[in-house]
Amino acid sequence: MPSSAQNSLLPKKSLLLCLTLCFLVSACDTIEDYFDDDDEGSATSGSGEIAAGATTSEATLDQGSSAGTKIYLDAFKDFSCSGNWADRDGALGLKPFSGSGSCSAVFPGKAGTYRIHAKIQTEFDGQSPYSISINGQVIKQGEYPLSSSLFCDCPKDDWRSICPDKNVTIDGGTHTLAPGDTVEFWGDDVYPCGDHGSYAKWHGITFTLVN
Ligand SMILES: [Ca+2]
Repeated sequence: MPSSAQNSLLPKKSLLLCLTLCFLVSACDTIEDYFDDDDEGSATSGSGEIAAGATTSEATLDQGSSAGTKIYLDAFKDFSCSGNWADRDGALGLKPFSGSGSCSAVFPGKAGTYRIHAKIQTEFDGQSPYSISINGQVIKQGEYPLSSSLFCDCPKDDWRSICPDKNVTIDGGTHTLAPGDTVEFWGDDVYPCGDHGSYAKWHGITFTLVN
């Protein structure tokens, strides 16, 4: 076979070359070492470098976008909402006596597991029901806490100084998300104290990449 014939020729050529050189410079050991190192070196260190390089770049990519990377979706800027939301004391809240409303946004981050936090603005005069959904599935729901234990006893004309709204962060747990997923916030208005109430005021949702 041609290939084995070629292979059998190569050692003979090498041997002849070595013997000639040995005869000429009396440095056969040095020359043999040179050829051996060259062959072994290119075979092992070549594949070794490729494997090490791939591992390093993957680790670098993962590190750059893992644990702690945050995406914030702002209630005003990043969500599309039903028509009954407005700026209520600095937060996005329902217009009085307009019933429930919802806002949705497309998740812009990369696929992964995220811890979800919503920043809401609580009031003294009612506990709005709310829910947070991903692709139509509720992942967190409940009622707003009260901003003040005075509740309906807070003088409503002085509420801004005596029992003001308070921002509260709600932990929505960890969930798997992918780019293009729909994130929805839903809230309702309630009036336990009369003609003033709670309007499901909120500021936005933060997604913190877990892995
Ligand atoms: Ca209120």
